[in-house]
Amino acid sequence: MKSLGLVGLPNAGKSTIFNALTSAGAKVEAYPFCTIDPHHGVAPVPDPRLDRLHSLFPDKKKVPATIEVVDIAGLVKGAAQGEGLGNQFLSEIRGVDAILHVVRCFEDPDVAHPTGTLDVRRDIEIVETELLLKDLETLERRRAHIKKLAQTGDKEARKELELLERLIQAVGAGTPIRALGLSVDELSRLKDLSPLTAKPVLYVANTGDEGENEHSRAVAEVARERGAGWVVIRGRLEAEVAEAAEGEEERRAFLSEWGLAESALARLARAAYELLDLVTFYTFEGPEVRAWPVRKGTTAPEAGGVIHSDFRDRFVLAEVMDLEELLAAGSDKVLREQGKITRAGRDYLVRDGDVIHFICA
Ligand SMILES: Nc1nc2c(ncn2[C@@H]2O[C@H](COP(=O)(O)OP(=O)(O)O)[C@@H](O)[C@H]2O)c(=O)[nH]1
Ligand SMILES: [Mg+2]
Repeated sequence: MKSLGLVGLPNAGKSTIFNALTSAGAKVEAYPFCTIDPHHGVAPVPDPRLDRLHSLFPDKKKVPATIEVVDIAGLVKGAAQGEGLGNQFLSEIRGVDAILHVVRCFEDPDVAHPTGTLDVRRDIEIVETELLLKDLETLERRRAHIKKLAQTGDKEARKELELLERLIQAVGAGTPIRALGLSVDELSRLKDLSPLTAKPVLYVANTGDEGENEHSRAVAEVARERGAGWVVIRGRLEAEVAEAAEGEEERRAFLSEWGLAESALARLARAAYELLDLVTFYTFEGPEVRAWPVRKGTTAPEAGGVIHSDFRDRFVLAEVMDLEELLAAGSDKVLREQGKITRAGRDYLVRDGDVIHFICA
């Protein structure tokens, strides 16, 4: 399960959005998706395609993909040097797959702003600077360690030292590691260090009940400059709707009264999937109709391995159906009669929207 970490200045609305995402999930699905503890929650990924597929198999249980959301408190100006909760936020960020950078875009005299005024560009920079400083510290510490090894002539150490020098220079100049276009090999060298600015980031503009405003437009501009994505969320409104609505239908009705076609959870999950390069395939084995997210470029046996190691280790072939064609046919039986089930081998790359039946020895 992929995890998303909510990061941002105090009073940006992180906990509010955390509640919107996790309690929406808890109410929508029948089983207890919920907050694991006050800062870690699991939400089902809203997926209209799964709903439609499920309509072909109404007697089976619908099992959506899940996403973990982490509410990471404590990032304040100077946190990298130990201000506020100091370094506590660090290990939390290291553990997530992507960062949701929550930026306060609502004016409210009753909610204090850490610097007194709303200036999203400056607010974003405060947060990003802390992450860069932390990475600089991590990289420099590693360099001190690896330098000795490199001096003994160790070839791998020299390679790493060269990479570290390059990163230290870039990060020191304010460039996040994710912007450096590192190779897969270079990234794998950094794996143990798990640098914060190497993680993909999505900007979340938290607006008041009216939605888009000049501040959220400024967030969009910053995101565009960075080549990053952004989502506008009316955090407090979404949290209130998620808590008030009993069930999916009522929630949709509440949201549409506010001119919202989709919940924050649906929009954020979609943006996060794109950010993490995920595609979704589906199965209807046994008693379940289920969605499975995998990285783009995943082969059929690797995808099978996500479900069960036998599907990978004893993979024979995968019967692949196109979800839209299956829905049009009305059943897999009819689809088979139409000759529209593809037999895919080991090298087949799973596509978004594939419905797969694995056959193993
Ligand atoms: N007026 C207004 N207040 C909000 C909005 N979103 C959050 N808040 C309030 O701002 C305060 C801080 O929010 P919180 O989620 O705790 O921020 P965090 O410190 O980033 O976790 C709380 O009192 C929220 O109710 C919003 O869209 N409009
Ligand atoms: Mg909070």
